[in-house]
Amino acid sequence: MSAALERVDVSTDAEELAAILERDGAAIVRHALTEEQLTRINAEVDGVIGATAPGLRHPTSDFFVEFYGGRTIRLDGLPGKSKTFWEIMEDSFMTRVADILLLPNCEDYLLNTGQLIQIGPGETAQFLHRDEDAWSYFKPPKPLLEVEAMFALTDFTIENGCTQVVPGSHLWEPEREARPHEIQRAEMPAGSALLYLGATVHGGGANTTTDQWRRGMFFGFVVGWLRTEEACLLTVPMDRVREMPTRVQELLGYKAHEGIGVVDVGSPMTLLK
Ligand SMILES: O=C(O)CCC(=O)C(=O)O
Ligand SMILES: [Fe+2]
Repeated sequence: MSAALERVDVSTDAEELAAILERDGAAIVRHALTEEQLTRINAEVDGVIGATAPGLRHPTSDFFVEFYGGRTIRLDGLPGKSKTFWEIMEDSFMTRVADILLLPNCEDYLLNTGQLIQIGPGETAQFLHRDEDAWSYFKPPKPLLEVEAMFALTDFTIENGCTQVVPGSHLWEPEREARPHEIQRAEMPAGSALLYLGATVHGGGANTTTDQWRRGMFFGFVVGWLRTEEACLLTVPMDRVREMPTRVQELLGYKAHEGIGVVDVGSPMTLLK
């Protein structure tokens, strides 16, 4: 029996959301963005997406050229491009769930990446994976490292490449692969989000349309002692960081995690003063 993908409203109590995630590894959160936030974010990123070609500009290996997709536009550094993104970083269902699920494993968490993933017509399905495999040197058993979400900034449909996800797979042995009937599709209207754990099997879907771009916003928090996937301290210009609320600065890495991530063996905040 394959597990269903539960759908809940963003007003769901954070403890309940965290419990669903611990049980299923994934859930769709309706109204994750208000109509107004959705309109604002899209307006903030339209220009920069329009000026960006699909595919990788500086690949580190052939593996990533394939993994990230030749017909997909990817843009990171979102905190430097969207003020609305700060709101989600500062206070949202993501922070409330991360407080519950990540804080037992760290003093504080960090933004792992803020990335637009706009899947274009003709893109093939990404292979199914667990994002926590980015830290491949970690051998099980490992603690929970990552809580993440794919926000739909346009409607996500089967045809335009909505995310594939395998509920329950966060509890599997690492070698176990998903069988076709276990894979669910995160069909959802713009403004909803697929919330999932770093250990949950998932991947971008194929875009079989000839004229639709599926725009998603990928947002994740990781335990604060881990090296983040995106070099957030470098992708967001420091002048922009100076304009941000303190909590957003902290989540980008301007806060030491005990003795890790220090500047002059003290707080990195000193660089922003
Ligand atoms: O685009 C998607 O729906 C998922 C992308 C993804 O899983 C990834 O790039 O790690
Ligand atoms: Fe992924």
